[in-house]
Amino acid sequence: MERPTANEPKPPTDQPPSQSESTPSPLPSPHADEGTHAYNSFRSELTYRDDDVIDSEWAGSIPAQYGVAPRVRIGASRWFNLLWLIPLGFVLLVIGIAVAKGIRGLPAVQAFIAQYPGTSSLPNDAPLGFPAWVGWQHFLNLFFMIFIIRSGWQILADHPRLYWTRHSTPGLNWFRMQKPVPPDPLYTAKEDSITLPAGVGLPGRRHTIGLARWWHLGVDTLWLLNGLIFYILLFSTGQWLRLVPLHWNVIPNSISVGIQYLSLDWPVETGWTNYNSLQLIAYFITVFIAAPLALITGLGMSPALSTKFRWISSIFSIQVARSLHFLVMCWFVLFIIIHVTLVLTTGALRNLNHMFAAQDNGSWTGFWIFAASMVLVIVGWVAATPLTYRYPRKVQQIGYALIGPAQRLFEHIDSKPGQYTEKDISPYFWHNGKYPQSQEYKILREGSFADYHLRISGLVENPVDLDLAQLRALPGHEQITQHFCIQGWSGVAKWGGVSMSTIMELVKPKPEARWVVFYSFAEGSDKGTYYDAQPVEQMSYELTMLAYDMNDQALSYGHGAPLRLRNEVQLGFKMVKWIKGIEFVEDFAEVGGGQGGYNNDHEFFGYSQSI
Ligand SMILES: Nc1nc2c(c(=O)[nH]1)N[C@H]1C(S)=C(S)[C@@H](COP(=O)(O)O)O[C@H]1N2
Ligand SMILES: [Mo]
Repeated sequence: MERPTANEPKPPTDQPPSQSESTPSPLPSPHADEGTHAYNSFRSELTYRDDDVIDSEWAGSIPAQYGVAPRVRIGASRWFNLLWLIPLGFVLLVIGIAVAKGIRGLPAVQAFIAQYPGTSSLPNDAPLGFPAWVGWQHFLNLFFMIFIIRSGWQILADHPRLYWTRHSTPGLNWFRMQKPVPPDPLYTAKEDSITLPAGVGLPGRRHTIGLARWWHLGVDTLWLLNGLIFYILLFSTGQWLRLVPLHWNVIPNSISVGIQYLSLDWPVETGWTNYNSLQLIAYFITVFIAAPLALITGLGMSPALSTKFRWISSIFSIQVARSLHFLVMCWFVLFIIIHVTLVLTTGALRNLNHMFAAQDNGSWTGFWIFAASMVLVIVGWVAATPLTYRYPRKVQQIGYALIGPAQRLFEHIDSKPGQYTEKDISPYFWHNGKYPQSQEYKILREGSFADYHLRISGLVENPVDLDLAQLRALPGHEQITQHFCIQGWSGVAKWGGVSMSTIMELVKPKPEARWVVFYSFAEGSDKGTYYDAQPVEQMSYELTMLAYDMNDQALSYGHGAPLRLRNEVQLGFKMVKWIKGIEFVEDFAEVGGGQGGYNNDHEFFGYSQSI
């Protein structure tokens, strides 16, 4: 439902009414004599969004766009539609069954199966059966996975392309769920995002990445905690012996099991005591390879960690991490499908008793506990999207409560320059966001920004008003760094401008200044001035700067002319383009919707975005 109040400006509560547009600042500055540039805040131009409803105005009324069926690039420019895998997989399965049935009768194969019947060998002291905690852990794991996978798809849909190099060059993606990038040079990554069918993505609507990330990262922390407890219990109870292949004969044994499954003459189930070799390998990969890899590749997408652990991120770039993260998801989904199929077709009642009732018999107990668990899963699945749209602010708060500590921790990384050189500069750098449309900006641009003034005000000893010539006269700073958009694309560029520490020396922030708010000439997607608040601590980091040049040229219109922010421990949306003013404040709660940035107010992003 549309709320008429959603876009109305919130009255600024912090400013005495006398400080209006035309009141000159009492404090000295290079332009104080002009009298027209007031050091008032831009806060009155900010808007906020209601906390309970996402209406049809979502993300600037972005219309649904479903993209295309997922496809993989073959060679230079041919694309294979992955939907073909369904009939193809079926045909291959039928052929596999025919072949397995054909060879099963051969004396050599019979001898092989007799020698390697498929069971894995366990040491004598291995525990027998499943303790109850395995059942609990298994349930929590599967429950969390649902939200993680669905929100993961949502995040993928926000930049529905995957690459193997750190440059997100159109045409060089190896995977896409979207049409090729159109030739429009100002095409944005936001326009490229796609909708997912309801109930598939979490929350589903196009460009809901802010909310999807709270689900993904928030539930991740629970899933990791559950996994950590699982590891501890596995190794303290000896249960790990049942999940780790201890002998090379697991390989011929698993081939034997494969032949037995495919020939539809299945091995005897011995899951209560020990898994067959194929199960053992599949469980081992899932628990000890895929799960840790999910964590590592997830962290590989963090801007802060990537600028810190540069030797890893030089090979294992965000895009490699993102592609591998996707492949890990594919493993989990494939595993879930095969695992559930086999559990239900190889003595379902007994298998369900093992995992859900910690007992080894053919009673219905396990089945009923399983059924009740599935009710919880279905309720969770169905309710997640509508609840997210009803209580987005709650999702934002709970998500931040869960992942916030890690996000805040990594924010303290003051990265060093020199990670990239000229040859690393990306041939294509995506555009993003909403371009400035105001008359004020248009006139400034037409005049080549000769009349541009950057106002720096708020809790500083010396508020200033700098034009571009004055900015360029300040000591220069250059860096070649990588940009990480929250949507998933990345690009390396060389930025030229003024270090924020130079600016701080000039304006002298007061001790009570804790946050620095950057205001843009452009509106956000949903009306109202685009802005973002950054912790003052990060303003003195070596790689935090105001850029007026990009790749040795004056910053272009699309990339933020005449001035934009670079803060390399953060995601791209925090790097305000088309900056018109900077304000030092004590607490961002007083600014705009109070969440620390335009996207946080309107699209429920977070303010600490080091991961
Ligand atoms: N004023 C303003 N600044 C903005 C945005 C915006 O919409 N408005 N988008 C942000 C986002 S989401 C990203 S990823 C970067 C993109 O910068 P680029 O267009 O130079 O790649 O700008 C950020 N700065
Ligand atoms: Mo972004």
